[in-house]
Amino acid sequence: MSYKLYYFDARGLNEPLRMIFALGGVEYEDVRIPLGDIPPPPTIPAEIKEKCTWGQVPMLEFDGRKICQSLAMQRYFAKKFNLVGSDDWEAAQIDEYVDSSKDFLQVWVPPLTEKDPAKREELIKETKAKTVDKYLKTFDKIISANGGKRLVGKNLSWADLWLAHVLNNLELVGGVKLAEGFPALKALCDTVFATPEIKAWVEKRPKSKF
Ligand SMILES: N[C@@H](CCC(=O)N[C@@H](CS)C(=O)NCC(=O)O)C(=O)O
Repeated sequence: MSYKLYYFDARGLNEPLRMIFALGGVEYEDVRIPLGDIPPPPTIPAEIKEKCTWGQVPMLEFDGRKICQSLAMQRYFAKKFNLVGSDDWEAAQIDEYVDSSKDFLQVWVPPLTEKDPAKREELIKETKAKTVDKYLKTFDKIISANGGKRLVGKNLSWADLWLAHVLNNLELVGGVKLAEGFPALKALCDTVFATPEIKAWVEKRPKSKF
């Protein structure tokens, strides 16, 4: 099978798929559209945009087919590589934590794309205050109640990948270290990034700004 994955030269919404591909040993062409200087928002070249069903990336082409929503493509491969829990209830909880991790990532877009240094610092402070209770404490409690290093069940899930990616990305993009002071969150991140296939991917992945 030949896979062609289109996204910006960024981790963003698409990095969990690259992590899932690393775990599943999937070879693919990683098409990275240059981001330019953000803001303004980046643009997708017309010849790619017109192929994207919703006019946005990520988009994955394979086997004469294409899929164009980040979570839909991630869930499709997460199922193939046993990252969706052991029954429908676990799969639903995993979906909930994936959606919440994506919300958590998106709350951080305005501060981390703000160019004015003083405004950026102010927005980072405000967003930190907003996210501590809503996301960090809540996720930390969920992981602790599940034994201390995973969100759901006994095995690694794509929700663990998402949450570890969001925390890692905030640190890489903005130097914002949120897992400190939350032992279960930290243990989850350490476990994800110590997984040999993920570790190898992170060591070789392109260094992008976002
Ligand atoms: N719901 C979509 C959102 C995709 C999305 O927001 N893509 C952005 C990049 S992260 C994009 O394509 N921006 C350029 C554009 O809208 O022209 C998904 O999860 O895949």
